[in-house]
Amino acid sequence: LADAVAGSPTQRLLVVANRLPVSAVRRGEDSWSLEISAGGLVSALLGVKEFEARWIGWAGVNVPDEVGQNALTKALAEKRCIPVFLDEEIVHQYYNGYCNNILWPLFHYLGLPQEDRLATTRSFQSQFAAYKKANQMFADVVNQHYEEGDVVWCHDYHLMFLPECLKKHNSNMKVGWFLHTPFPSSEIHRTLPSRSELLRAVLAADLVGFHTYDYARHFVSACTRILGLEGTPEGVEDDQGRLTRVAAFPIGIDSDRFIRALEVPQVQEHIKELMERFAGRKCSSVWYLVHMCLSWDLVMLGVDRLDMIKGIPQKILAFEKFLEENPYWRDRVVLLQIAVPTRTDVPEYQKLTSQVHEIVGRINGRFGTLSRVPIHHLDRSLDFHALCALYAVTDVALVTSLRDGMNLVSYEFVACQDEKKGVLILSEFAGAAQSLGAGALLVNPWNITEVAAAIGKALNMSDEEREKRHQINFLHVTEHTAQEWAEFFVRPLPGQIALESAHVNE
Ligand code: ADQ
Repeated sequence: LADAVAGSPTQRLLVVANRLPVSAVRRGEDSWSLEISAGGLVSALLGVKEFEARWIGWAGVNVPDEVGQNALTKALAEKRCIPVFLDEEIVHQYYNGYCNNILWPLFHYLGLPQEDRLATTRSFQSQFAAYKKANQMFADVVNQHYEEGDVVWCHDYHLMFLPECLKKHNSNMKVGWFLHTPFPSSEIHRTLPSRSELLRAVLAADLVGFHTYDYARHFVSACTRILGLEGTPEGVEDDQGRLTRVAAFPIGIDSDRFIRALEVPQVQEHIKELMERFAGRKCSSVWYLVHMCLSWDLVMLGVDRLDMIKGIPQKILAFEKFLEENPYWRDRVVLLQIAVPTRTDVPEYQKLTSQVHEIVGRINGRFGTLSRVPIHHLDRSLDFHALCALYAVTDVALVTSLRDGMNLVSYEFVACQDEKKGVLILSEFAGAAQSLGAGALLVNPWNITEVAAAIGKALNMSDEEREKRHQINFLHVTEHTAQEWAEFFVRPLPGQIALESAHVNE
């Protein structure tokens, strides 16, 4: 992170997100070890040299004692990170409750919790109160560290109240808010009991950004229909004529990081070994995986967090249908599905894990042989180099999200495919469909027959067509990077500079 301030920064930027981009592990009463977890946001801001960025967020651990808090604050300061300390009860109500049990499914069109409507309604009030309280706690930390002229960039559905909390304290503060998930149709947003309060809180920002034009349009519609406000070509105007600018800022990846990784000797060596199919050779578990895949003719890959929105069961069922209808391919193609478990303490997620295991077991029982199974499913995360090598040796990537704000996996796959020019099968409900749709095979993930047909098309595609499709997407991924995204969003904030990106007009 310290690299992000290289050069001669002219503008201080406070990036506020629920989680800091570091994992903290307590080693003693007053000692902590920190590891940077490089996500899309971190790599995006690493590339933005003209801003001096500081991060404000929760470190993901409960630190009840003052000694621990002081030590962690000091350790984080070296990484330009500032912690917000949340206790267990707040985390339970705000993070597990309102954020992940209510907003996350709702914004992905999965509706409000259904199990016990009465219990949900009662807990809804306390979770919403905790959500507001937590947002105020983030605001308090921002206010402590804010200096005149700073730009404050708030991130995601966890912090929809933050713009309002900040502006109430200091109306001159320049505040932007960006949503990483979809913003659903106003008809969906209308079902949320706190629909108006949330919209008003977000509108306190100067600039509101989304991955796609459609999400921005949905947001403007929600404001006009639910709040009765005026939608303008620039955004939304409130009762007093104050304008909140609303626009689409599609995120990208640090494509160079992926392309450079393919040149790393360790990765190169392993890709070469894979290509030569050193079957049976002893190697570390991760590399074994890649070797194993290469003993098949063609490799299909899925990389997702194990979340309902990623459509993993639908993907696997579509693969089953494909094998059912195409006996020729049964021992010629393998699907490797890497799924990092998330929220493992939540019953719905546990149910999803068992469901996926059950389907994979059934299909492998049905189409496997003594020496081969058609699906390799791993519940684990891969390190960066292993991920790049896998992307590079894959023939077809399958992204079948039921809804997804953008989906960075599709971008990462394209960045690593300049040799192989593999095919991307991409859900039309991922934001990425709007940017990579021209080169990908777009599918409705709910339509298993259609996805199975797309698998057949991808595996049989001519070299010429693969190359053509890949070039379109590779150009997009390498030109529209995470750095460009961050610059486009932050640049207009300090002044009243006109937006270059898509405007929203109903
Ligand atoms: P996510 O829902 O996490 O992000 P995505 O955009 O695909 O989804 O990013 C996932 C990241 O995690 C990728 O960088 C990927 O490489 C990594 N990852 C996933 N599985 C992995 C595995 N098994 N091993 C190692 N790494 C793995 C949210 C929104 C998205 C939006 C992003 C950014 O839900 O829609 O694109 O934020 O705004």
